[in-house]
Amino acid sequence: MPINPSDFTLVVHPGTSPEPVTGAIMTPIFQTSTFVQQAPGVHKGYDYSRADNPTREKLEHAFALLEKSRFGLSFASGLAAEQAIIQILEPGSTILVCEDVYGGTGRLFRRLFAKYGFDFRFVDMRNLDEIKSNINKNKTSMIWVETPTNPTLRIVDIKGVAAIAKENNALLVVDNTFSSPLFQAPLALGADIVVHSTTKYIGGHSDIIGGAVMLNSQELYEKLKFVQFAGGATPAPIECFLLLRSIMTLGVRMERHEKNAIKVAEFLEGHKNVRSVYFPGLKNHPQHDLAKSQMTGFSGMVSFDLKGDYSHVLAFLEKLKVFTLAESLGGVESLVNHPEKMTHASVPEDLRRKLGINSNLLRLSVGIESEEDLIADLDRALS
Ligand code: P1T
Repeated sequence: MPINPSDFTLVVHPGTSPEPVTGAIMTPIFQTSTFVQQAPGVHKGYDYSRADNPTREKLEHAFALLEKSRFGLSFASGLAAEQAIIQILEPGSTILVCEDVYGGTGRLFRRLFAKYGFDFRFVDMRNLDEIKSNINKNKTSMIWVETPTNPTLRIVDIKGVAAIAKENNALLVVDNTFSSPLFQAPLALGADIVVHSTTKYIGGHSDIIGGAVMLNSQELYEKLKFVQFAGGATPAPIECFLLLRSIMTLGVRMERHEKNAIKVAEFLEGHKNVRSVYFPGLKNHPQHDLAKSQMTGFSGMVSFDLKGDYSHVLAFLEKLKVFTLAESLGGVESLVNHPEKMTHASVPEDLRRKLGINSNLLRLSVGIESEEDLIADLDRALS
């Protein structure tokens, strides 16, 4: 499906302008921790890089452009961004969480924040009635959605959840990492806050760890800005520079990721050694119509169950040459991940079973290589 044509232009001009002193076309890396002051408190708008840094400022402006939001904030990782969002809530708050979030998100909530009295309730958000029956108007302060989900590629109806959130005075957060801002716009669908692991598609080259938060509310922005400044989980200037550079190619990369992923999913669907394929772009994905209604493209993530037992999985992984076995996703190179033993090992076992994260499940981050080479690689390993 198409990316909005104007977004190809937007990403190449992510709000940056030539540097005024030298005319450098690219935003310089202001690799400095501190800034000179003419008198105490008198300076050119920057005093200390944890508070503000010119390279980071440009990046945060670019983040806001990407999600068409009023504000953007950057963090040292996707999880640092998520942590900041929880930290704007009162201790003891109740939060409804989509049950199949990234394993690290679940770990952050269950093992770190639960210690501080937060009450996280994990529910199947494909079913809006489950959200309604678990929400408490006086207690639930936030609903946390990931869509498509990692690794089973389920879809959550953002508009539907936004209506429930509004009715109950709860904030709606959407982790938009799997779609990238070019294939899904949660704020336009009613979300209050969007979060990204910029380590993935926005970074796109598997060379940085980062996070982003985008939102429209001034009040929430100020709270998050305070957490960012007081907590200090900010990215280094060089990482801000690398992200600004990556954003310029986000359009062409996402178009190609999606094109290759569709081909890979169709190939896997027809293979005799594959039991099931999870990709929202396939017509027989149970939520294909919902995906089509809220996404402008299906992105580049494909999961599937291999037939056979774990020894077949190991043999398959060993034979792959183009796909590399590694955690993470969204880079230009194709990766394969075994969620049960890798990214989702921290998910409680009963929940893993319920979600279908078993030893036969594999997750592909389909890169931008040639489609023929990707399919030939899978074909060789599958046979
Ligand atoms: O790794 P980090 O930048 O902290 O981002 C965490 C994160 C948040 N949200 C989603 C949807 C994610 O997929 C991730 C990180 N995921 C992986 C490392 C992975 O391989 O799935």
